[in-house]
Amino acid sequence: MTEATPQHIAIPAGILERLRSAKSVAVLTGAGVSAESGIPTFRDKDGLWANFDPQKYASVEGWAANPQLMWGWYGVRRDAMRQARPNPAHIALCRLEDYYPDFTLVTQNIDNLHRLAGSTDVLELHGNIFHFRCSEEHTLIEDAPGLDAPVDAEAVARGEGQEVPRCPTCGALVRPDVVWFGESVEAAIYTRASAATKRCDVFFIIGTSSIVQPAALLPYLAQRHHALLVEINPEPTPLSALADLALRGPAGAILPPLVDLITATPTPSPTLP
Ligand code: BJW
Repeated sequence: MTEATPQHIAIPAGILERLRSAKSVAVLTGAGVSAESGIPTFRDKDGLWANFDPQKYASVEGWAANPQLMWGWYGVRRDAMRQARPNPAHIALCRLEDYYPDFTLVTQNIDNLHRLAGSTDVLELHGNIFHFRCSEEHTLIEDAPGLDAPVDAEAVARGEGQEVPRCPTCGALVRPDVVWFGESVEAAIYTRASAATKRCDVFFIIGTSSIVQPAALLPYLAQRHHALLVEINPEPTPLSALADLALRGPAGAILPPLVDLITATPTPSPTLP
């Protein structure tokens, strides 16, 4: 038996019951959740990596070789992310936070859109593009000369770098507070993400290709601890075979009716006289 919404999301009754009665839920989101806010993903055919080499633009080696290039590229993306607004998927996740007594949102996104939508206590595995730190001392930096300097998007598109601000304390380069390839995810954040993953009854994997470590380990950890795995993605991923339920489609179309289904009070069966 399945229950369907007007949007025709069919969920087997046993799974729907587990979704409704869960007490502890963890969610892992990726770039796909923000795609409907106009932010490009990385590995889709029109994604960022189609035009920008991740080694040059998002790795420790890239920063060492050409920090100006990376600073400019992040500046352009920051401007775009500043204009972006949460979409129905971000909003639906806030409704799930209200519904479940224990709810943890883990994101690989750096765009701040979950917070802007109203999610509280978001675990940002890969940092936040609106935060900065000293590249030597790793301290957070709130203000530095040139931090707000406008970025020349056309120059960046031509592959030209932009001047990188300096730490007001030590003079080292300022960098975005994000996690690049070859860097470790902040231990305290990953510890909280894995603790939530181990105790959850349901683990949602939404809008991620599930290939970047260590984020991609979390669904396996959830499964080892007997959580129900639900994937939402228009495309299959390496995680799909593991999922108990794979809903194919854009998160902004799937999540709102799914949350309606989960949070609706089931209609009581008619009693026979
Ligand atoms: C929709 C949709 C819609 C579209 N609705 N869905 C073990 C094995 C192999 C490799 C490694 C390993 N351990 C570590 C590594 C190396 C590396 C790694 O994982 N490499 C893999 C690529 C193989 N990992 C690291 O280096 C990590 N650090 C680490 O492990 O530390 C230990 C260490 C220390 C020192 C030396 C070595 C190891 C750090 C990873 C940092 C990743 N950083 C980036 C950039 C962050 C800042 C920025 O945004 O610029 O993070 S890379 C990029 O990928 C970004 C993303 O957060 C991340 C994940 O991408 P995501 O979100 O999944 O996006 P896509 O594009 O891949 O997928 C989008 C999905 O959405 C698709 O499936 C679509 O179908 C779907 N979609 N529209 C729903 N509307």
